[in-house]
Amino acid sequence: MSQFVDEVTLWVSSGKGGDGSASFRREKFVPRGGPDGGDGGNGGSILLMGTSSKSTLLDFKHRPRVVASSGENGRGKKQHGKNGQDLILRLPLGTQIFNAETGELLADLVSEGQIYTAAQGGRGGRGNAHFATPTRQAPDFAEPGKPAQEVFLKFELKVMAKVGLLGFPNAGKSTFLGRVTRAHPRIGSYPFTTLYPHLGVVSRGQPPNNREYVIADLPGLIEGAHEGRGLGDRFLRHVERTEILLHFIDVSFEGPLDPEEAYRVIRKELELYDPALLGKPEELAATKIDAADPQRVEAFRRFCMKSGRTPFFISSQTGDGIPDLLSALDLLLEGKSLAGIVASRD
Ligand SMILES: Nc1nc2c(ncn2[C@@H]2O[C@H](COP(=O)(O)OP(=O)(O)OP(=O)(O)O)[C@@H](O)[C@H]2O)c(=O)[nH]1
Ligand SMILES: [Mg+2]
Repeated sequence: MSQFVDEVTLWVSSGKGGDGSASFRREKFVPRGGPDGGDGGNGGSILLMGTSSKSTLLDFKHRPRVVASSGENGRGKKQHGKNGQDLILRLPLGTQIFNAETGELLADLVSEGQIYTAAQGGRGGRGNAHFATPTRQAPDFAEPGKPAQEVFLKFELKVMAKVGLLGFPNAGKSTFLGRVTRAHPRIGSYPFTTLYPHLGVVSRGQPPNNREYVIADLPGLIEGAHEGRGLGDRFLRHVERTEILLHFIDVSFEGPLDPEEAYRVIRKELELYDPALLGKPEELAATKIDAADPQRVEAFRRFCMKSGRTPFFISSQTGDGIPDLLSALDLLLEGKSLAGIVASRD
């Protein structure tokens, strides 16, 4: 994915319905033939479909307008005009469709194959063959096609993930995602390696009791993200729908000096973005324990104990602590509490 786009506007228009035809039969030995005007074809509709095979709205960034074809007009000899073609626009799961002018939420594409009709094609008009009655045998009129519908839309992608990874740049979020899923996010020893959210699928258990869920690796946050510092906080829209927030705090010698302070900075940015995010279930994990600084580890543990949380300690390099963390996430996703659960490794 070369570029991640999570917000676009787009004009869409359906096709107009074709006009019905007003025509009369002309045959050699039938001097006054009856009406034989065919119906107009229906205009094409604009359909929006959710699909897991797309992960960005990039396709629509440079496409200001999408128009479906109109229905053809009906013709004599009761010939039906051809229908216009429906256009199906495939959008990533989690795309919300708004009316860009009124701000009204029109649809939320959350499941595979879900379809929303954004603009209905105009119906074709009926030809005069339909309008003959015993008292009006030669109607010389037909129905016009119905007009097209045009609407100005805004698409907003909010990824659908169960778990969202939060933390300072370099905390080890992408490395973890690469370890527990098949995703291959870029990993770097410098901040802001991750520039847009990455999703990965975690597979748990053995068939037939297995289950899968999606984890979102988000770009790192820093203090002042709400004012645009670093990569800003606009990616936080992608945790709006996650069930669980997983905070990563680097306890290696390179990590923040005070783990509690690091956690508070992230919480503050969440609050400034949307206070509702503070109410989501969350867990804390200390990362890079293979290279741990004992003082940072101790401070992290103390903070967790003080605030009544289970401290998780992981290394995405050695795999230490990851099974415990994943088991805890399983419990949380089943709606259970972690009360009394103690991670086995430190
Ligand atoms: N020793 C050790 N290093 C780790 C571990 N996990 C990640 N790292 C290193 O930490 C650095 C940052 O890792 P990333 O996974 O890219 O960090 P990130 O949180 O995704 O960073 P941003 O994308 O910039 O927000 C890389 O050099 C990783 O190799 C770990 O468990 N142990
Ligand atoms: Mg990253």
